Amino acid sequence: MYWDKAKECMSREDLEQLQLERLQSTLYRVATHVPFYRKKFKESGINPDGFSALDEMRSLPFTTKDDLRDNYPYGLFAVPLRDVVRVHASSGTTGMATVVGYTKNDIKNWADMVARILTATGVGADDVVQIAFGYGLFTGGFGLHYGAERIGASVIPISSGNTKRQIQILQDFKTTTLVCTPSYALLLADTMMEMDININALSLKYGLFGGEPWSEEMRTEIKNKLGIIATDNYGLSEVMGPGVAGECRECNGLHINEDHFIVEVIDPQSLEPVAPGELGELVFTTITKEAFPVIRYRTRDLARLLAEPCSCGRTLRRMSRVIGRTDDMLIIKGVNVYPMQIESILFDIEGTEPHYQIIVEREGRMDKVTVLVEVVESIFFDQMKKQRQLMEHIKKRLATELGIGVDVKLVEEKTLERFEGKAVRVVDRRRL
Ligand code: DLL
Repeated sequence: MYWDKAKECMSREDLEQLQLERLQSTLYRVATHVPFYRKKFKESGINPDGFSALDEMRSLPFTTKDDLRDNYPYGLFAVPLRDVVRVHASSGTTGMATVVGYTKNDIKNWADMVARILTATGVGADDVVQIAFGYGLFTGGFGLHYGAERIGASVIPISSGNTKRQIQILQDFKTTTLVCTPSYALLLADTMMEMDININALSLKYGLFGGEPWSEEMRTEIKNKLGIIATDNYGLSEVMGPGVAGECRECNGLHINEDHFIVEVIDPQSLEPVAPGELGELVFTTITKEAFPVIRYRTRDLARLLAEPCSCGRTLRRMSRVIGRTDDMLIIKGVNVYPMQIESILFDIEGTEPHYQIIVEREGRMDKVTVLVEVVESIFFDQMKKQRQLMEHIKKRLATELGIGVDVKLVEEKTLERFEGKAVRVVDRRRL
């Protein structure tokens, strides 16, 4: 099932031609209307009218989150405010918010892109879509909302939080599609199990999860607990919001909406493109956005591009799941470690619960990492011997697969904090 087959299944040649034309008009637009880009192009000796091939893009300067902050709030808008019909902002965990805007046309395109992703999961006009992302400055709620309305689904704009009410609505309103972060999906599933709710009696068929990194093991856990098809969708407010990329039913990588964005993958140190299929930082250039175009925006998100065609028939290139952010990366004794690697290992070990927290502290000059893992009740209250065995087993797996030693502490079920939005997995006390 496609939402826009002509675009989603375009030949590479046609797509690249379209991308080039759209890139040319975007460069013209930003050079004309955004002093920041005009200045940057001038400094780098770039003639925005002189682009005749896509790979010439590499001469363009990157844009970073700091550039967005420096131009707070509206400095990078390419249209007057009277043409802006919506403003969102992303707070992030550090510093000043970044503000993004949309014209009427941007909102239409955005809804279409989200419609593609919902359709690719199997969601259609007969579905009842419960959107448990926050509505507000965060792009999650409204972004998914407009896409779901576009396909004609019945949308329940419940927003985030209030788990008991979410569950009641899930039952009473016969929700078929749940949209939220993967960690919240798990919290809903666990709460329903505690409440002795028969999951099989629900109407739930699909779940579209995103907004934060999650592992394949977590997908399996969600699928098993909720009995649904669970797809990953990715996006970021600076580029648009949800709908930048999303999985089809193959559940094997996220199709990027390449007719709206040009993607590159770079080495975050050298800033050069990585070899095809290698892991690197995603960089996006928007090529249809009117209010807030971005040129070579460094996302800090790490993923790889998948070269093989997808059996769903879509030709839009796929990216792997995002394994983490360059700024989430922990450097422990010189080794780069991502929380997602730890998650994958923990989920694979029997006796642990899918809830964990990574504490980073500094002892003298050395970083010390402690992984807190919830364990099933039977083990927690079991003899010390069993607990110790499990702890040693986890330590060993982490040491072999990460290449570093970390401390492991087993904690009782439900002791770690639960999140209604994006989960916070790392507590870095070095910065406090
Ligand atoms: O999180 C947009 C979104 C909302 C996407 C709902 C999907 C669903 P921001 O708040 O600006 O926007 O945060 C963007 O979240 O750079 C990634 O680090 C992370 N992220 C988003 N989706 C995924 C995902 C929204 N599927 C930041 N997998 C991005 C991993 C994700 N990380």
